[in-house]
Amino acid sequence: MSQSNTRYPKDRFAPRPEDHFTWGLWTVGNTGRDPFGLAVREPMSAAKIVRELSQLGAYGVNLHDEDLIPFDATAGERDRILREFKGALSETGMKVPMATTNLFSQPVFREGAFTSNDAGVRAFALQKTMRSIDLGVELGATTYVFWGGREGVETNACKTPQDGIKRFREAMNFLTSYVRDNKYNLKFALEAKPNEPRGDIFLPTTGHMLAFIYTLEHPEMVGVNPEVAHEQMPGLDFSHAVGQALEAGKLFHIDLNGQKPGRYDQDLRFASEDQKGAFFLVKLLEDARWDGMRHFDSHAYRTEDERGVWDFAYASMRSYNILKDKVAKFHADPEIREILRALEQRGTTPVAGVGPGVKYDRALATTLKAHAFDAGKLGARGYDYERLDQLTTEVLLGVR
Ligand code: GLT
Ligand code: MN
Ligand code: MN
Repeated sequence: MSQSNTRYPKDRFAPRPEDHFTWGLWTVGNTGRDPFGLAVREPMSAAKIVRELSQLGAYGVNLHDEDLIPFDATAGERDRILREFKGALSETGMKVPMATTNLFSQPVFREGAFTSNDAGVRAFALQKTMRSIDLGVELGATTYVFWGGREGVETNACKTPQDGIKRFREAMNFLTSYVRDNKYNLKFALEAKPNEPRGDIFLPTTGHMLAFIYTLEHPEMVGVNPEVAHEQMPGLDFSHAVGQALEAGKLFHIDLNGQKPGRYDQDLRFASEDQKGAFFLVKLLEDARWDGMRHFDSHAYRTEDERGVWDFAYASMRSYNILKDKVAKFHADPEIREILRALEQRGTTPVAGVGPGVKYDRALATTLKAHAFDAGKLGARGYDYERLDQLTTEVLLGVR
């Protein structure tokens, strides 16, 4: 056991497999390389990652094809790596709920993968993805993520967004048919990001992705994988993107991390920034009883050695559970309940025959048009949100 129990207490906030916390191999395996600096940590084998995360209380790991099997591995190397990895999985009971393809690291994808202007590159991207789907399914994955890191442009002179979107649609249609043809139990989750590494990436937000999904041949097989950092980079409220996906039944996966608004993709420890945003996100997922994996797509500060990596991983999961506890405190707080009860009553008492679930009919439209509203009175009354927000803040700050 390389991890000490005093550093990672097994108290009520400690992660447990039932919490369904999962980690990309590329996250804790991140060596700290960045555009300005070399790696600061040694690469770790997938088998080691599985064992360490299992000790911390995680449920499983997720992977890109190349996280597990190097791009240029021989058949022999592939077999050995797979054997070791599967050994670690069966020894620990860890699962692989999600898999994805690396369509961004190799030079061949410098101009895009599915959206490249080179038909040969597009064909290669489909081949690589089919092989990687086979691998994911072999390991038990039921969700397949698509993050199109290179699917974009620096100059709009090279292709139109319509061409990019059409090609991306062709690839999704091809691959959903591949999955159906092979009778795989696999759903796709599309992950948006506005920019980085490309100057601009097609379908830049979760909202764009949702609209795109309904143009596909098999929309029922395709949902979204929103990432905290990717919605916060353009200054959006992450829980609104997640809420829209939940409401549409399209939240198939999630990438949890932390981010300061308006910066490069920081992929920080979950809830290390914007704790209030993280609280409302956890509240949204828990209140909806969302049954998906709580997946972390983040990495430790470059300052850290291996010990710092496990501190980071344990803390990410622990913070989720602490926030879950705060959500319970929010719901149990008598003063918060009172404000919410009054709001509920105000929102559900019908006025002029119009209440929740209103539907058009001609008689109702006629009465409504004739109704004498006192807009002055309606507009004069406040909503008590200053107090509601302060009570929420006090729950979060630990004084309630
Ligand atoms: C990469 C990217 C992430 C994606 C991963 C899946 S790879 O780390 O920054 O946001 O989710 O392809
Ligand atoms: Mn991500
Ligand atoms: Mn990111």
